[in-house]
Amino acid sequence: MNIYYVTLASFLAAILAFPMPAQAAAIKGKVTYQGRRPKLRPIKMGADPVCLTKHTDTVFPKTIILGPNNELKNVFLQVKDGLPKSNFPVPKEPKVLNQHGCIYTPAVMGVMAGQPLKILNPDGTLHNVHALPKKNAEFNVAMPKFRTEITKTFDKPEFMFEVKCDVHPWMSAYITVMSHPFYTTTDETGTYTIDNLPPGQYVLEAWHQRLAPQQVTVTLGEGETKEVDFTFQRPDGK
Ligand SMILES: [Cu+2]
Repeated sequence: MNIYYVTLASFLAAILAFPMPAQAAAIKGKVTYQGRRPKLRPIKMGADPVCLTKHTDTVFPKTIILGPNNELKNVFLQVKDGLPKSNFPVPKEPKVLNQHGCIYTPAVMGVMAGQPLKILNPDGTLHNVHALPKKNAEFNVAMPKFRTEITKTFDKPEFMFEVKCDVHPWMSAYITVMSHPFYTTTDETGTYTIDNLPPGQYVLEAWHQRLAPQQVTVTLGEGETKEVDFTFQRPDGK
């Protein structure tokens, strides 16, 4: 065996022993709304003067929030199907749901099963956090003004359930408990990115609390980034 074959053989052995990790892929895009802009009624916070003092501007419900060019905020995007079976690591870093100004922020969010969810009350008034999941345990926790923080976890993956405040009827948020980290929510620019994906064929779902959900199949090669935009239509006659 000459030196060439010896070198080649050891090179191949090295590749087999240490395969290159597949380069992560990504999906990104923009979500917009098409149709007449909805007229939202301002929230009346008069029942709790403390809530009123937190705002100088009129507050509108966070149902359909549009940017200047109909960019749609609070659309939840997730890989719905196609991921390899795996126990994805659960982040120790908590997700945060804030009640500042008697409004939940974010209004739509995800958290992984087992990941801590920190719920904050910086308002100096009573909130009552009432989570209404079906697969996970329901909870109903009073947060008087001195109770500024609680932490909760959800054990099981569960799609969108509501969190309400029993003191302030306008307070509403939606939470999804995920089994994997490939999800996100659009910001005020309507944009999103889901990255660090292994190559594969995925069903990507976009969900909005008031508009019909949409699914798209996306095939990603190694290290590939694909742009997938969504347009949500206003339902006829509404
Ligand atoms: Cu409240």
